[in-house]
Amino acid sequence: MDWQSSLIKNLEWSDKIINISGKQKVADEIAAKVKDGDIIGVGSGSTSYLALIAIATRIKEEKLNVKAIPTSLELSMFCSKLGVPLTTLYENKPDWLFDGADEVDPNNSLIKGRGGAMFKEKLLISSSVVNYIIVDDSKMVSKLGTNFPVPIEVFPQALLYVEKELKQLGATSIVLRPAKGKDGSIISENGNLILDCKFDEIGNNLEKDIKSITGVIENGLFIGYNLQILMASNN
Ligand code: ABF
Repeated sequence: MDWQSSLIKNLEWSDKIINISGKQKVADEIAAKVKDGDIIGVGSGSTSYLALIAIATRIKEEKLNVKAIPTSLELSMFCSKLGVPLTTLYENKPDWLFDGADEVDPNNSLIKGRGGAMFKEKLLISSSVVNYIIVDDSKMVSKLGTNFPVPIEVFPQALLYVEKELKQLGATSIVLRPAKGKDGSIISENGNLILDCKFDEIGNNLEKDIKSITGVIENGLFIGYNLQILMASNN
C-alpha cells in the first residue's frame, strides 16, 4: 500500500469516502489549480481530504512554495503529516480555498458544520478571494434543511438562553449534539457546545438572526456567499 492510501485508511473519515473515483476526479481538479506561492484555505470533508493529498503530492514533486490555512485542528495535523507547510490568518489570507458542505440549495447557499468547525470555515470563506465547495449529487437540495439540521455553536453557559431565543426564531427541533454521536463532533473546534436545529423555513435573514443571539458563536448557514460549487459525479 502506498503512503497516500495508508493515510486515507488511517483517517477517521475514511469510511465516508464513498464514490472514490468521482471524488478523486474533483480532488485532482482542485490540485491542478495550485500555483507556486499560493496560500490555500483547506477545509474538511471526504473530497477535501483527497484534494489535500493530491496537493501534497504536487508540492513534493514540483517543490512548490505553497502554504495552507486549515479550518480545523484535525486538518492542521493532516497537513503536517503530509508535509504541507502551514500558515495562519495572522500572517496571510487565503488566495483560494476548498471545503465540503452538507447541503447546497439552488442559490448556492449552504449548510455546513457536521464536523463542528463552522466558525473557522466561515472565517476562512469570508477571508478568501475564491471559494470552491466540493459536493456530490446527494448534497443538492431544493430547500436548505431538507436532510440536515443547522448546527449552531453555543458558549456553554448560554445554552438555555440561546435555546429560548432559537424557539423565537422558529426552531422546531433543538438537539444538543450527543456525546457519543455517530455523526459529527460533540463539541466545536473552540470547545463550545453544538445545537443541531431544524426550522420549517430557512429565510435569507436566518443566518444573521441566529448570529445576533448573545451566546451564539457561529452557525452552519452560509447564505449568499461568493462560492463556486464543484460536483463529484456519482457515476
Ligand atoms: C466540512 O465537511 C463540513 O462543513 C461538512 O459538514 C463536511 C462535509 O463532508 P463530506 O464532503 O465528507 O460529506 O466541510
